[in-house]
Amino acid sequence: MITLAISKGRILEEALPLLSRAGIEPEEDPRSSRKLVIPVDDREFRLLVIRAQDVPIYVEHGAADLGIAGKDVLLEQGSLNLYEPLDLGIARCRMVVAGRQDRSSHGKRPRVGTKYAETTRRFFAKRGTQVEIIPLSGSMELAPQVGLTDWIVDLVDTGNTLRANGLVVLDHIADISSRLVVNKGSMKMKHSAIGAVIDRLAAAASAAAVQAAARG
Ligand code: PRT
Ligand code: MG
Repeated sequence: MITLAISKGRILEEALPLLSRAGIEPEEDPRSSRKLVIPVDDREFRLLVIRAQDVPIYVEHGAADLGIAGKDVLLEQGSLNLYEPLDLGIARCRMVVAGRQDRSSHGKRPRVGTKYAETTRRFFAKRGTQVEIIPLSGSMELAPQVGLTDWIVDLVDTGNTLRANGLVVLDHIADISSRLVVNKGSMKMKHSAIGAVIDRLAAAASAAAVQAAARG
């Protein structure tokens, strides 16, 4: 039995076609099912549907052999003891520093609102910029509008959310996409089965990339 942990929302949306291409067909639609454990057609595989931030934890502890996690989550959780063999190229976005166009924050220590406190701390420390980090758990775009923070660190895809809230990108931190992560013990104990899944997902991801490039 191989267990794959994945989160609902955009990663699941984009991962399902990739899984299908790799021959992994869930018995129920995980987007609508209330089940948190979803069997896969061949019964030698199952999906766990959990919160995005929990995927690396399940995989690190071996509760799942494999997981699909955003690079943002992996960066934030830092020194995880797992393998990251594959960039699946899905749920792409950028992690950026954003702020109000009409505001500069010279003269004082800027406050930065984010749910990526650790990544933000590392980014500004490397820059030698002194900031005060205000940990938030979502809707970061609100914070500068009500004067809670000067800047935010958040993910941007189309830029529509920033625009709608009067914010602009000030700095680029990282390009983000979803990665396949693998438990180290599973890699050892179930080497051929896990290796086969990685190969199938790698082929599915590159076929999807070729198709996307052809579409332009
Ligand atoms: O729902 P839950 O709290 O469990 O987790 P979540 O809200 O983090 O899950 P979800 O479904 O939003 O997906 C999370 C993962 O998707 C992230 O960890 C990223 O790896 C990936 N991803 C890719 C994104 C985006 N693109 C993205 N644009 N996650 C979030 N966004 C948000 C962003 O935070 C901002 O609010 O979308 C908004 C910006 O989008 P644009 O298109 O307006 O720029
Ligand atoms: Mg969400």
